[in-house]
Amino acid sequence: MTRSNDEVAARLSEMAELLSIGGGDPYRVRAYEKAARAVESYPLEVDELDARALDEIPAVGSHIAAKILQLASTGHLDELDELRAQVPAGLRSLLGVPGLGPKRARQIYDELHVTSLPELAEAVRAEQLRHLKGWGDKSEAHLGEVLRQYREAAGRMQLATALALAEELLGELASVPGVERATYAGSLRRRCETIGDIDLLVAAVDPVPVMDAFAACRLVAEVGARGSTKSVATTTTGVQVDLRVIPPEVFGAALVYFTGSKAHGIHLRRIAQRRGFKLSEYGLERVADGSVLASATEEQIYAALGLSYVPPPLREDTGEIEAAANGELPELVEVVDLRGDLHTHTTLSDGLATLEEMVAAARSRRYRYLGITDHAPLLAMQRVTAEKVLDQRRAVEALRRPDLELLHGSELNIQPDGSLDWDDDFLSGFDVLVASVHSAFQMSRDDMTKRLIRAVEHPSVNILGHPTGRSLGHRPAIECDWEAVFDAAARSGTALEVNSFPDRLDLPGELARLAQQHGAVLAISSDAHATRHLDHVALGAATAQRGWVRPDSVINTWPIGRLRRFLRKEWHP
Ligand code: DGT
Ligand code: CA
Ligand code: CA
Ligand code: ZN
Repeated sequence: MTRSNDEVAARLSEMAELLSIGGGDPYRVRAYEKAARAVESYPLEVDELDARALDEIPAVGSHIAAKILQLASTGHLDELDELRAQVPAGLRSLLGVPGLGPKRARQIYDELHVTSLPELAEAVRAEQLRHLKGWGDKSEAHLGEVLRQYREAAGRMQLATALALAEELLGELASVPGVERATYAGSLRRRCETIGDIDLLVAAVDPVPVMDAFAACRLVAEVGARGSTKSVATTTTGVQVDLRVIPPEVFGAALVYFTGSKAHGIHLRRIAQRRGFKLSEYGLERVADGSVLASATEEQIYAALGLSYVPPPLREDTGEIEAAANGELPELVEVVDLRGDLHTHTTLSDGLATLEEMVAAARSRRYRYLGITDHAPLLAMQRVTAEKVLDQRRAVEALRRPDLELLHGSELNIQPDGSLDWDDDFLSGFDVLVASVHSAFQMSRDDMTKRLIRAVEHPSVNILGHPTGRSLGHRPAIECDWEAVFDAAARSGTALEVNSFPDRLDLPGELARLAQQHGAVLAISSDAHATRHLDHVALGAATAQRGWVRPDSVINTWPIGRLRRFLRKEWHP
């Protein structure tokens, strides 16, 4: 997975953000925002394009094309560097709060000298905001509520963001002379859905050149603390990165220790103690004589403790150590097991790529099947009609080839009473139907449960899309009796989606685990709105792994024949 488009898009969004907080021309701000979105989803790598080719990207004019060229050739953007210098870090931290636009962030910063989220929460608590121009006690209370919801996610980034940063940094460190291994540990290696800070581990005899190279990384803004084997840095995007340089002969022990989780580590050390051993980040020793039993690899350490190797996404002390002791760890689904994608969008609704482009992208991933599931009419802003959908079905027919099966579908909208778009007869004409909640997220738990069960039991519905409706850092999961929904899904042959979009990861791991325990099956889907989004299934697969999901529980690992029988409901548990 190459990442230059994401990087360029991130710089363009940052330009928009900084221009807007500086009171810049709103037209320019919007131009940068639109260009960032277009670049993020553009199918070609923008850093390989010349000025003329860049001009072809929708929403990228010659002015922004010139900026992209500068970024691609030098890795810097002069204007961005100037803006960064002008806007204080404290002010930028306020911009992340949902609903607090640049103007109001500036106002709070200037008038109350609030420079961080804790200070903002304190200002709300001390009722200071209500006295500012344009504020009142209602808007202050609302901000307090938003902050409470945001606090859990505040200071944490999405998995995809951390992964991209870590891989870029590791790319630079891996080429430093003397480096034997360079990898990430912590919550990122466990594939948690949000990440507090990034932990990097490098195996090398001499830490000095590694830490020098780290300080010089393009993404590192400053090194806050540097010891003999550990550096703590902040990236240009304000993310904390801990780097530890480890002697190669104890790398495995350090990897176990710093991958965590804390609870997993505590449980391992208890097992070590019981056997008369001591486990630390330097190795596993026999207490009696200090002899080292294992230290170089993780496999050796788990084996010396009488455990099979525990994959990092399982290391949360939720039963994996007992399973490893009994040789009962599950086989986990992997992204390479996926034979197709069952939730994708095209330009018929809100996708950015045409049907032909999506099909070509699926083919180049060597998928065996692809479900096209554009939005249905009740999501009114998309202006989808039955005629357009039937036209699309004919276009899909025309693109059918033996190497890639095309499944014509739709993503339906589950209404508050559980009913769906279109009548049953029309619905029965699709190959695959995803049904999702896109509105009315706040209902009583009982009503929500009834609503989802009714959708899941519809004879033409195959997949419950992004079941909890959460948006990480923005919207909480809906309230629902999940066990009842999973039972209904298992009974009626409807799969639960693990939506792979970076801000969704929905079902979350622990609910995917519960679904599988209830005999339900899952679909790991990209929900792609552009060809590049097809790659997101790596995040969905990681989320499923955290839920102990086996390949056979995932319908898009199945061969097409078995999948088609499932989609036609000719399937018995
Ligand atoms: P995060 O950064 O909040 O997303 O979560 P982690 O798990 O990456 O936590 P972090 O960065 O504080 O520490 C990385 C790993 O290092 C953690 O998973 C286990 C280990 N570790 C850190 N502090 C402690 C500690 O006080 N006790 C133990 N047993 N392990 C620790
Ligand atoms: Ca961490
Ligand atoms: Ca850390
Ligand atoms: Zn949706």
